[in-house]
Amino acid sequence: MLKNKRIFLIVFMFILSIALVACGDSDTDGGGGDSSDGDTISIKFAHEEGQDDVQDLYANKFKETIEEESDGKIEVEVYTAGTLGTNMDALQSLQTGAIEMAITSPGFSGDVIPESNIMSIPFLFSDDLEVNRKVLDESEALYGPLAEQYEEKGITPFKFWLEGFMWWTANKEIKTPEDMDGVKMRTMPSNLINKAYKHMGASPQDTDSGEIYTMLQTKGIDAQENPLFYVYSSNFHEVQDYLMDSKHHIYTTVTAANQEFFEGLDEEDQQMIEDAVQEVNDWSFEMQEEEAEKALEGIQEEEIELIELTSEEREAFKEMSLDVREDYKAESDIAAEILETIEKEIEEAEEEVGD
Ligand code: 6CS
Repeated sequence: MLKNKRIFLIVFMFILSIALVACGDSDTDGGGGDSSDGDTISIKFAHEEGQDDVQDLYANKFKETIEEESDGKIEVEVYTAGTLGTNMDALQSLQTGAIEMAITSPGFSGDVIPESNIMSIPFLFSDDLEVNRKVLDESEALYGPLAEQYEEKGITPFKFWLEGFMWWTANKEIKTPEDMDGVKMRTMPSNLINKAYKHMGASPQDTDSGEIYTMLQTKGIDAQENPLFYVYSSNFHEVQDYLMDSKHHIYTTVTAANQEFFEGLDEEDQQMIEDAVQEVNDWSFEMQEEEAEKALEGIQEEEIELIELTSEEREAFKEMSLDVREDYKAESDIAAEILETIEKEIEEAEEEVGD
């Protein structure tokens, strides 16, 4: 009996030591996340939205694509909003390497990478999504000076992309700057977005995405801006009376990696990841259009009233928002260069796509 106990103890101690060695290994990995054990590359991929939202469809399409193209050598675990803390936490985790990849929006990176606020300037991009698609895919301003600012913060940006036009929802009709006067408008936690709404006469309130519904319901805020799919999937139509076809902006974001992780990979794996991001980026344009159509259909079955703004009415808001471009340029010389270049690129793309 004693003999059996001794054998059991020896075997048990042996298994425990194996396990500890294995755990010990992952803790000491330089990038913080375990990204390669010689055969498999593991990627924790965080995004800012819920299940089946545009970013979730994108992240899972990326998972499917890269796992297939790498024959399983690269494995991806997708994390929806809130599973790894707030969207700001996810950005920080991307910088430290606690996660390997993420979709992170300028609404959350604007205060960390001020030049990324270029994406938060209302009425800067075209009313034609095809034009914006081209600029976001090819812009020298974005993939030159702006990308360098991300790299300085330990992030490798792959591709900027769009999730659709921004619409206003509110508990009152908003068609003129007078209507916007003093409106408690929910914004993402970005100084520049905050300034833009102050220029438009509103009283901006930056609120974490998870709190918007309750704040609207309890009248802590009066209004918010988001693409249609997000309005619908977050049920904002249940707590708002009006949906304004403002198209005052497009929701843009970037797919990125932790720089140390990505630069630690061999060229072949780097290329596979970049190719997969490009493939999914191209696919995402039609996907976000379909999601917007589906959402508009669903929303129109609800009580909320759809308000169309005329081009004159939109122009009045555009006029009021122009000062925010000066605020952006004041951020840095690089910011001024980025704005100047992208304004030209949008104009040229409008001529090209418009032909
Ligand atoms: O408004 C927000 O905070 C959220 N909107 C979108 C479209 N994506 C994520 C973000 O957190």
